[in-house]
Amino acid sequence: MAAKNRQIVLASRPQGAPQEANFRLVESEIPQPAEGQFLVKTHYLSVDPYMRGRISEAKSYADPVGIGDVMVGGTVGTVIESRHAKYQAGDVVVGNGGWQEFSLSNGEGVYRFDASMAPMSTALGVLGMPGMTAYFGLLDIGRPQPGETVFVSGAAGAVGSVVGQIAKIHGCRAVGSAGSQDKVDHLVNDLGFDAAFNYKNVKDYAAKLQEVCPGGIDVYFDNVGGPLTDAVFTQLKLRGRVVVCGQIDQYNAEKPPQGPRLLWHLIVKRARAEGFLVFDYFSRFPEAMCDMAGWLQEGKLQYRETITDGLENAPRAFIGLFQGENLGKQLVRIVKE
Ligand code: NAP
Ligand code: FER
Repeated sequence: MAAKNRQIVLASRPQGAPQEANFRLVESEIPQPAEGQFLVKTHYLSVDPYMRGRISEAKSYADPVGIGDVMVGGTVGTVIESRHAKYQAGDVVVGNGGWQEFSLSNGEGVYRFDASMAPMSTALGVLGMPGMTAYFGLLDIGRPQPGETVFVSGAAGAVGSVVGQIAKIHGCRAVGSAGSQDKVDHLVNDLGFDAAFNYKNVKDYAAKLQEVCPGGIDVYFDNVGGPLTDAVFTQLKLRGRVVVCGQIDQYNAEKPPQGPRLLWHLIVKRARAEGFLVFDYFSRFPEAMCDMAGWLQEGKLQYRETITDGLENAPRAFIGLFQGENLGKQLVRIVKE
């Protein structure tokens, strides 16, 4: 066992886009579990767009990460010592260990991962929080029907790539946008999207959407927000549904956007726009995981992971999310299997 725990703490709050200087690597003693606790060695940690919100001042569903606190985040790893009735050394567990190599847990928000089902890394991606977001956001909020057109922004990322594939599994036409030609090719050639475009090369989003979704859009799964979303509103079909999942285009904005106000389109199309949080579905994760693991085994669901090695590179991996450096799920690997 390594003699020390290494941790990434928040050094300062970013103004605009996060920078590496907003984070600091520190070392501390490896903690000992008290009665009712267990110690986990992290194998992979997740970096996610929502963390941008957690390092800003504003309180939301959770308190912000304090200056000097270990960065929060999902982790998968193995229990190495336990004084908890439900967990034993050797168990593979998913939890919120944060950006550190070892973490203590009392079992809250933790669940066991069956590592014979799929590689451990998938517990943070396609079979983890992002996969669950795609599943419940699309099926529960978007309610796609066979033959409908589903358009997803941020389509080559962890959530978006799964949304398009579940849309296909449900007999829909899947169309996506992403930030490079390689990503667009991947969506169409590897993941089975019917069409995709590179939003960075498009000036007139509404015209592009008309070209790739000629009859209009039944379900819009929005990961991005901003001007692309404004354009989608103009292309909704009668009784269209907008699944408001993420607004990454806005996360580093220093002032709230003064949007074009396009809600008129919701009236005309009798359409619905609804936000959701994946955490509200925690109790239903097992049913989704069962479907998703089945689709993985049947080859109906593909996934990609972008893996960055070393805890010290977690800030860089996180910053890369806002620059589109990842294809599929961005992970940080602590232990090479
Ligand atoms: P991700 O898509 O794997 O990574 C972020 C991607 O966003 C990047 O790869 C980049 O790809 C794209 N991006 C960055 N800046 C952008 C911009 N200004 N305009 C357009 N695209 C931009 O991340 P994820 O974990 O799957 O999350 C996707 C979205 O879902 C995020 O908005 C996140 O906040 C949201 N989310 C919501 C919930 C919920 O419960 N509501 C849960 C999980 C995630 P490009 O190369 O395409 O630009
Ligand atoms: C996300 C964006 C926002 C996300 C969660 C939130 C889990 C929650 C925000 C809030 O409650 O303020 O990508 O992913």
